[in-house]
Amino acid sequence: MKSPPSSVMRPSRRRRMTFIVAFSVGLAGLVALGVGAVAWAWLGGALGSRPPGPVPEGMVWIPPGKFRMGDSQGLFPDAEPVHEVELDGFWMDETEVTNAQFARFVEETGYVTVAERAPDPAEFPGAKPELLVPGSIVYLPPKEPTSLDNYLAWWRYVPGANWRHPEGPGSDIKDRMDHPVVHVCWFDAVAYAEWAGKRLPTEAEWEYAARGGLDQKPYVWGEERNPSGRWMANNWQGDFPNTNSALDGYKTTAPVRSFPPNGYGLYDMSGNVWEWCSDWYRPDYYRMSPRKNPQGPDGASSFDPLEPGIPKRVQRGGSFMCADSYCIRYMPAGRGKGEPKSAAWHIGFRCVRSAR
Ligand SMILES: [Ca+2]
Repeated sequence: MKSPPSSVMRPSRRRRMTFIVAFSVGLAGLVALGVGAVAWAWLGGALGSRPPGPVPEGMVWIPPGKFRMGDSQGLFPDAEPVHEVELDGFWMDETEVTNAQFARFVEETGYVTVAERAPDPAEFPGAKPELLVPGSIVYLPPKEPTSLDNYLAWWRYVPGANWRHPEGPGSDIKDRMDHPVVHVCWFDAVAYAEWAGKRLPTEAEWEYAARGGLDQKPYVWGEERNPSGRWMANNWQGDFPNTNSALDGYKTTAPVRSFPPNGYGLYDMSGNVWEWCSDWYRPDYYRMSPRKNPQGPDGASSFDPLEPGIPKRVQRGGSFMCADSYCIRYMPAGRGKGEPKSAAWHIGFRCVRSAR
């Protein structure tokens, strides 16, 4: 039996066909809308994460976004609670500021670092005159095995120690021009940043950048300390502070870019040298931090329970002195702090630049 021509299709069949056609058209429309929405979202995300202009030399673009800041593993009480932070995009130095870069700044400006100036006796009432000479804090191996709570056994104020002479007179940086500059205090770092047309990162910017797009991973490169048996950062192996076995290849600073970059293409966001941030430090700041572009507490409220009465600025990233038995603050959640005029053998910095 032949099918009837469409013109004579039974009313019930015609309705069914109409419904199928309408349904197909509707579905196609929805799919088109969905694809459009995805494309729009992707385009928006891509545009948001796209650098806003030419890439400044030696910097990488850190796209705007949100992340979970702080420590969720119970390792750092001053990095709790974990809280969401939203940041504008910014440029960040790919590496820590090197001796070569700092030397250019000094050559052009004649800048003299704080460690190269004699301390003001008024700021250190009662200090021995022999200590009121230019110098900085240097690690010296303890003469005998020492406990971890006796830090004076390995830190010394060394007259003549400064960025040009990291271990004091007799040492130099001739073979370390591509290493991070050290013995710079917070004011030195700010002076350099202003000269370079940059600024120090906020603590939130620093941690966001250090995590490299990963969420709450213990290390800036991921989950494991030594993936495939590889050392991923310059810190300390061995019996701190007595022996430094340097399994990672470096006893002190390493040339920048010696270890793999993180997800944003930044080097040494873990270890090598501590990096100054713009924020003042206080241990409970995360309980009150604003969600968007936090700038840290005000200076008058800066507080370090270990040294009450001495306002401090934040340092991040740990250093080549970080041993797992003593200091795991080379992890991205770990926070450090320092008196703004104080420099040391393992403290440097890197800069950022706002997008506009
Ligand atoms: Ca090392």
